Amino acid sequence: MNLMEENVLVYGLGATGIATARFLAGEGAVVLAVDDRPQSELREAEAALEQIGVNVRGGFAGSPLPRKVSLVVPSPGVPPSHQLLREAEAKGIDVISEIELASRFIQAPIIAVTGTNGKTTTTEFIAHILREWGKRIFVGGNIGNPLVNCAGRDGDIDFLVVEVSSFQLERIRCFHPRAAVLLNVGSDHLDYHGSIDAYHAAKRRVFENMKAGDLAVLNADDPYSAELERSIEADVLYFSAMHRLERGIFADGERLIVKTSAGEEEIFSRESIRLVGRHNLENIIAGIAVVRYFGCPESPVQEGLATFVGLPHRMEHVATRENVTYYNDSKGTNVDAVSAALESCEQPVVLLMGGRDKGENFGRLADSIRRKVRTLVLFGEAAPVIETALSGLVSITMKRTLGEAVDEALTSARRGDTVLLSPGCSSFDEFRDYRERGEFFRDRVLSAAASAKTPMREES
Ligand code: UMA
Repeated sequence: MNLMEENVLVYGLGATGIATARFLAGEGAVVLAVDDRPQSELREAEAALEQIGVNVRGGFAGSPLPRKVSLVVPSPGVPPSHQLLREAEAKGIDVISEIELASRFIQAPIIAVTGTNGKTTTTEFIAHILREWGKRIFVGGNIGNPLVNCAGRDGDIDFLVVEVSSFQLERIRCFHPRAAVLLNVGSDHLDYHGSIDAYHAAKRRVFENMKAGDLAVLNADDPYSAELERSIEADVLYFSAMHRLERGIFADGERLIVKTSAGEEEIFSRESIRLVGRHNLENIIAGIAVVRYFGCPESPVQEGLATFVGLPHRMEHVATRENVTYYNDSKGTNVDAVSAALESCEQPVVLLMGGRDKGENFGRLADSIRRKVRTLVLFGEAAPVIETALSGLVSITMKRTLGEAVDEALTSARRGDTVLLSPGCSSFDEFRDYRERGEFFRDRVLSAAASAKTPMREES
């Protein structure tokens, strides 16, 4: 792809837009970088881009497509329904996502990880094992480091491990991973995609350019994934954390097993995995499937399993006090994530849910809530919606903010309970992002510990 003198519009000036505009300018394109936010909020973009000749323009909402533009690269957060993207497509102008653009300038094999939940943990786990193996890797995508940062610079890279979101997959064309994992497909981002079908369609696009000899890793226990095999050209490998498979990689009691036409082989013991919950077992098994496919020997995997402790804000153990355990699952921003978090809890749960509603069907949690939850503490904008969906199942307390909700949980938890922040909503009504929300939760719990008579045991 030759971008010299090409007129390109970059829409959205967050992490993706700034990195994309920088790359395009470096390739000789004439770049106009725009955002719906007012100019006064685009200082960071101006500082990064104007000195390299990129024109940065704010307050762009409602503006027509500038003449001469021949390519549009929207940021993942710009929804497909956006008026300008529609206008560009109607005029036959190319609209491609940043991962599509980047992948056209990348030769090293891409390992893509997608799914409704578990993407980040699986991406980090695969990266962790590859590092143990001594490979030079780039880790990026939705995890926070745009793929375009590696475009044209992958000469000394062995693998790119890329978390890909449905937003990024919306506008791919040739994006071609050598291995791709689809962990699970639930419901999320309905406000963005418009329907669950459109969300699912975006997710399965990760496989659309893959060929025989590439590897597609699918979850045998996910009803949606099981349907996909027929439409995938790549070699399919199923995994299961729950039962034995005819062929694939699975947990059988305490053993992890690979079964092929040549026979069955025990690869690891489940004891070697340090993360809790079935969903994490799935993430780990899927990750092992990928690294084995690339020929990774046993010892780096064994070493990696022993040293991988998971990530902050995903079922992160914060503290234990008077036999009450506190978990921060602030990354649990949809119903499926809350459900997975609850299923990994053995003790009665005081569950904190709330934030900004993304159009989720909270009623789908009824069964897990009935079985696992003692008290539901709701907070933020979404509290009334969640209350309507789940009333009558367990005791519910409504609070305005997360701070008030944490204080309520601290006083209402009984010995042996688990206090779990798994909000099922985005954080934007009260926080900058899920990290800030998780840190707030952690600090509040730990400061309660500091003032309590019995000290909490903090996670080491
Ligand atoms: N903007 C507009 N008009 C719009 C929408 C957005 O102008 O209609 C502008 C905003 O004003 C803002 C910019 O676009 O200036 C933000 O773009 P963005 O939302 O795409 O955010 P980035 O900073 O580029 O971050 C994106 C991903 N964000 C989203 O998909 C919402 C990050 O994933 C990702 O880490 C980053 O690219 C690097 O690849 C975050 C995320 O929340 C973690 N992802 C979702 C999720 O995991 O559920 C998909």
